[in-house]
Amino acid sequence: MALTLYHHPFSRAAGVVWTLEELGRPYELKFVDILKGAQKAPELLELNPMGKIPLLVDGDVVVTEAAAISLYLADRYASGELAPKLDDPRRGTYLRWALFAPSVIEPGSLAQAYGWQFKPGQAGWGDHPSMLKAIDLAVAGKEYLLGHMFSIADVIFGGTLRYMVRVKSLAPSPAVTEYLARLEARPALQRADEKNAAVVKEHGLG
Ligand SMILES: N[C@@H](CCC(=O)N[C@@H](CS)C(=O)NCC(=O)O)C(=O)O
Repeated sequence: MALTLYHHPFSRAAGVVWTLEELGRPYELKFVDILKGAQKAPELLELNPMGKIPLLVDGDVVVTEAAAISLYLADRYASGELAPKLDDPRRGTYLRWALFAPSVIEPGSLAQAYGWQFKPGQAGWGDHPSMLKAIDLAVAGKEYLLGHMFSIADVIFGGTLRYMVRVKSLAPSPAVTEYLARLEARPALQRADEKNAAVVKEHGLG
């Protein structure tokens, strides 16, 4: 059975397309016009009371939260290839940086870009200089987050960095620039960009 991703190219669902392309399994994109509020339709609210996308349907399984969708897909369909197996100690580093993206980089970059007032000791994303140091620690001197092994953590963490750099919410260090260049070279990322661009064109969003 094909995987179905509720999608809009100007959303976090665009990054999940990269995961699906890395996986190489058949999938279907269902366009949700978030600019017109289609994500709040009753049938979608039934699947995700948050009224947000991305949303993945895999048979009877419904997964929301972009990072969770990618982690689920890698564990279910590419364990040992795009995700370290459950008993592989690299799993610690894998999960560390995969979760760092939505819990620290996303809110931390937005906080910095929009000048949010908060106490770094209370906010889970902490202070900006520490976040930048942690990002450099993750990528400096390595091909990928797990060394020579590319994994879905790179899609989640690298995809978040790529987006934040693109919208100028994060200034990349030289190590981050080199890491992102390695990711740009991946054919699956290029295919995902093409798929997202095709949806932009099809729906006249450009
Ligand atoms: N925590 C969710 C955030 C999902 C989210 O905020 N999606 C946005 C698009 S990127 C959305 O659906 N916005 C429309 C709305 O909130 O009405 C995730 O990581 O996937």
